Amino acid sequence: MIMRNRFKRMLVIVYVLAVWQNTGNAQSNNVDRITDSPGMKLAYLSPGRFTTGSPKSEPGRESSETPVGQFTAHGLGLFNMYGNVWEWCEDRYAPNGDSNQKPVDPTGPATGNAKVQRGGWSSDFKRLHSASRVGRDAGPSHGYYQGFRVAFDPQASDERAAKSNPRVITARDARLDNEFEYLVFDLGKGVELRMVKVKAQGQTFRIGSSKPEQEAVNAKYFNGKQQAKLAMEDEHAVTLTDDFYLGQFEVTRGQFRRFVEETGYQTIPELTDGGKGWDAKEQKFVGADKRFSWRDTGLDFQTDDYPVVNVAVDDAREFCKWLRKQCDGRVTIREVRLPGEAEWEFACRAGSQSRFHFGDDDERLVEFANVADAAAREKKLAPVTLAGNDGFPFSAPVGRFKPNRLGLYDMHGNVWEFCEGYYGKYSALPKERNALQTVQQGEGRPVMRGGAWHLTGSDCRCANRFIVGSTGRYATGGFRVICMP
Ligand SMILES: [Ca+2]
Ligand SMILES: [Ca+2]
Repeated sequence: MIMRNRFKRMLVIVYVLAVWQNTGNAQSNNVDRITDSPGMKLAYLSPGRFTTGSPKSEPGRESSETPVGQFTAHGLGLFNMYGNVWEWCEDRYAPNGDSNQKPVDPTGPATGNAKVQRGGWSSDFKRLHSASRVGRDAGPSHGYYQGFRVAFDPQASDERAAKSNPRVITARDARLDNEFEYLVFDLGKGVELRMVKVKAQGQTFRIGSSKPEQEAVNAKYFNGKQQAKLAMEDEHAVTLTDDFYLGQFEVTRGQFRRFVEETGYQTIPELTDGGKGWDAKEQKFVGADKRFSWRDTGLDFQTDDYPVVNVAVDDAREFCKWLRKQCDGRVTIREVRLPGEAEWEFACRAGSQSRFHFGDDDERLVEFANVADAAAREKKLAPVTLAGNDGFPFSAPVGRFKPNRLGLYDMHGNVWEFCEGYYGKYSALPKERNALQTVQQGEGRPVMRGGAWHLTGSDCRCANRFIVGSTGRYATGGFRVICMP
């Protein structure tokens, strides 16, 4: 009987612990998650006055915990701060304290599996004091002597309500050890979309490739044979008229999912003949095929951190329109759209005029980009591969490689990126609006930029242009977004 009671109580505690972990891991979404959990309205009491996890004392056990609130409250009106059950805290545990702790509102070490428990429990009087602490593994650890209480931070809640959408922040890029200005969209459900400020107003650069670069590309990749398409890259001086924010990463599947969840939008591939995808039996990409869409490319490992693919250019434009609607007006945003080629290439080059933003050596691409490398060669995914191994035979989650000097990731490789405007001669570029091409000037077909994971040095250059169909969709093609402040 005693054993059965204890077992039942442990089940209760395991349940509440699971809720605790859920709320504890939710970071800025604490309140929503707690509100969503039936029976957890206690979170609105400020702060929780009783521990949970001790439904009743165990018959025949003198040292067992009691119903909450049986003893005298202390000066703040809180009960059972000593004894009854150990109480989980949000902080991770550092055995000898954390020497890096900030003096104001310390939050504990940034890493570590163990979390702190405080207050002791009924059978261990030596540890019933204010400073007493133990560290226990926050994953498997549970028991009849462990519970928790909850706290509600009204200030954190107010801060969230006070945030504009999007908001402008300054933050450090850890890989570059440099500060950048970012425009951050809250897309809901914990999903954000971050853009980097690009100071472009009045900046002149050469869009396209020089004759020596074109000759070098012909020599290295085409046995010296002149490639007619390179004439469409003939370099041209362009002056940009406006600063802008450009997506730090390619738009991810998770960000696109928020758009679809909110609008019920169906992409052109979904409404027509489907997307492209990996056929496991044939070990190659096939399609268009109704089996495949932005949700599924046949590659099971692709999660919401991967770039969205299998979208047509108009699907990408619809995403931009939706993103524009997320602007609450507190930060002035004039336009949200796909980047023009001049904007894209200026941002990709980040001040360089070389083949890649880091120089001319294509073997170094594996440091900065997911391209056709040894990993792709091993799986026979590409006819031409680089010697090095970037670790990803297919596409990679965004942001896994070194950024360029502007703090932009995956401008070379990973997935192709749609641009606004249309394929045309640079000599006809307008002088306004960052030289955004017009339908009249171009050939009426969209362009993609940056190359992709199944390609190498010729296709992944800053200057390379890939003309595509107006409803084209690709297992290797996605987009990133631009905002005009
Ligand atoms: Ca690769
Ligand atoms: Ca890319």
